[in-house]
Amino acid sequence: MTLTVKAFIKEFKSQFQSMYAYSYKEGSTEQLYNALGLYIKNYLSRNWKETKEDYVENSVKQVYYFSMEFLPGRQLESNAYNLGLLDTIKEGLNEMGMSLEELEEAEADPALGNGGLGRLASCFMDSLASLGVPGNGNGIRYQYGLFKQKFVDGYQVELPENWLRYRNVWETRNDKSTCMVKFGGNVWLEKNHLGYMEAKYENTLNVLAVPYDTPMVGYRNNVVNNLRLWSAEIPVEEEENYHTLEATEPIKEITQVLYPDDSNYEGRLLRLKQEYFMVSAGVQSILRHYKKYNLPRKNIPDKVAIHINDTHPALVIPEMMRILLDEEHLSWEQAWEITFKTCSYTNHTILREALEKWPIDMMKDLLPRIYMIIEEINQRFVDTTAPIYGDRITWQTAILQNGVVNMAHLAVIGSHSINGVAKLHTEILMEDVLKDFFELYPERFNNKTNGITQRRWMHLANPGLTRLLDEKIGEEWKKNPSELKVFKGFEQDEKTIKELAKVKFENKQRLADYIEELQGIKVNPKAIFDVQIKRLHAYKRQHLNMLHILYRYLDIKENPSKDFVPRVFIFGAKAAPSYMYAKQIIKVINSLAELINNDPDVGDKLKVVFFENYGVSLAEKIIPAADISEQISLASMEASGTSNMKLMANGALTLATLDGANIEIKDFVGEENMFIFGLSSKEVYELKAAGNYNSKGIYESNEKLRHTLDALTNDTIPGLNGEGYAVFDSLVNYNDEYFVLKDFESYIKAQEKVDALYRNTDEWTRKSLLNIASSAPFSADYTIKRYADDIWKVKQHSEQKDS
Ligand code: 26W
Repeated sequence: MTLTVKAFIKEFKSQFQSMYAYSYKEGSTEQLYNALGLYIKNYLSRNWKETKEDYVENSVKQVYYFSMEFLPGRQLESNAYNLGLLDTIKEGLNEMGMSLEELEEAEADPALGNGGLGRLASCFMDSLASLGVPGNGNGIRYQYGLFKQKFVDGYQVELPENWLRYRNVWETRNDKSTCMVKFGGNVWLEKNHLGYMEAKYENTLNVLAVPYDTPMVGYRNNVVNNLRLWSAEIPVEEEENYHTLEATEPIKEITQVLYPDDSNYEGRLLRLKQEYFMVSAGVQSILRHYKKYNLPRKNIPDKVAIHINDTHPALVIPEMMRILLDEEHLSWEQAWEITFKTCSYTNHTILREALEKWPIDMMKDLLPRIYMIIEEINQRFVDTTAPIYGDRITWQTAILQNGVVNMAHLAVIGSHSINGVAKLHTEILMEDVLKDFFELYPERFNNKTNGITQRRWMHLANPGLTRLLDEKIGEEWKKNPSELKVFKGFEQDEKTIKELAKVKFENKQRLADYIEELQGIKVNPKAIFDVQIKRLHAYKRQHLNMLHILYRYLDIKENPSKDFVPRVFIFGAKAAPSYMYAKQIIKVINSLAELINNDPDVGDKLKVVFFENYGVSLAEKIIPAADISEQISLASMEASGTSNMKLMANGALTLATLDGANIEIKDFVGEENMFIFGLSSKEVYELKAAGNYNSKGIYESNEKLRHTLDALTNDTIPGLNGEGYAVFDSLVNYNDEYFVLKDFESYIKAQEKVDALYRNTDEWTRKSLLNIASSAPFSADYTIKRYADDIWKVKQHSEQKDS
């Protein structure tokens, strides 16, 4: 089925007319976007339906990826592209006097996640569909996404992100598949007339879970999977109990807003409600769907795999037990066997403050039946573990400890597979964070290094590079990323090097124009574009980057005749609203930027751009233009990182500590094609163990560093109100938790190497080429293949059909 431009124009016009009852020529950008979006959705609806039917007719095993967060990005272009319609649509729109880029700006970028974890979930959705793996997402349809970030006088201000203000053309409300989720009240077990134990409830809060389904379109394979996001509503039959606005609040609030905390756990009741709401609705709908397969319940693990994305959805385990025990009347042993074989868990962080531990009393009050089940899981675990491993290990691994429910322990005990997201991260899980469990269940542990979808992050975000690759190595790499390595063969080809440099330059020019339009800052596209884009967190060390900028600024002021390689530092980062220190770092960077960008002595030598409201759409603009990828977390702290992969694939050279997936980057591209600095993870562990780190000593003994740090507190930077002191204090007087000062010197040295290399354009571009050519292993398609083979035991649908 190929769509001609002519047919598209005709159908689009009639689509528009049927929606708005006037000609498209009168339409606003929003209306035109809506019409085009719905047109595409109609176009794919047949594949969507057939994919669903196919899965049931062939009784295929399906994966359900449970995640509190998804960050899909805009979907218009990516759907059109995966369907193979992009060129036709572009041409048709042009003929009608419009452009796709313009309409696309009317699409909301759904910020239903905080950062890495949510974006990974969406890359996985894209890869699942593109590989034809039967896989669905399960999450929450937050009415408000992650706050919109604004800077006022350099301070972060948070505004509501009302992404549903205009309509969301991609979703379909599915009233046929609603579920009821129960909270609170009293529960007891009672024998029913058939002699089964049954759970009886009274005074519960009943919440209707309404699913909104969004198509997840595979790349040119006719597969359309499903992302199901749940919204909380008042049950129709209980409407009469809710006559005041206040009365409806406890229900409406459940799916109202995403928690803006990333890597920080707070025991908020509403968050626990959200988690259980999503989990219960999801598991109910899966088990209901399973009935269509007409198979015995013991076969559930042969047809269903549930993945727990960090501990946030770990209540899947007791919820599944609840349904199998109370509603399906299986024995504990039968129910446990099914649950355990069905569930698998990924850990995404080793930060202690991020690990979820719910107060037992809160859990008991909000989810009485679930708590009873957790208690029994815990008791059985303790009873079997203690005789073999003794009291110490048993106590350290128990689910219930010191008045809290340890969610990581629940997830590990109830899952057949536990994985980290990069080689080093998985090692740290096995040797440190989950060490005792590794002793108990070594066979459950495995690594799955993260990946990214090259469709969004290369094909669509970087058309210049994509054209060049197509021309040099053919188009096969688009279906089969490992073909990218063929590009290595052009390493010594002068013509290709020049063409690649040109592509990068044009991308930088485009970003420079955008920066000027947005912020009024004129940046030189010939400068090094040095990019750090990720959540703001002390362990990611944006302040180390800031110190280097400050150091460089002072150097420029003091040595006006020195020959500097021009540099533009680019930041994108949101701070959690309650994370004071992160907000202070933002303010310092913004004030420093203000000083530098307006200092006539500096000129082109140095510019600092801090984008407001960093998110998927901005990332798509920044990444193709990056020369340097800053991945400077304290070694051992960053589980994987994924911006590192996106930047590498777009030809940026990585400036990094040996942390997270930076290690795999080094393995693939080679140390000589990146800039490595700082303590290794082993050294960090040793330094912590020695307990003798003394940041003040470093401050006092390193002149360069002292000079730089002093500039935070001696009025060098105007506009600060104590934020410079706050950063100074934490680094010098409070012993620098993330060893910023310790790594400062080697960071500066690495930065000098960056400058030196950049003076040799061809050599730089050659390394950039090698980075692009070595980025194939980070395709999420490969990551998903490994999840599918090793953990979920699902096949690509075509394979399942044949077998
Ligand atoms: C409960 C509060 C909370 C919220 C989110 C705790 C922890 C999280 C996430 C696990 C934080 C997160 O996004 N982790 C990131 O996951 C990425 C995908 O695996 C990794 O690439 C990042 O290194 C990791 O920080």
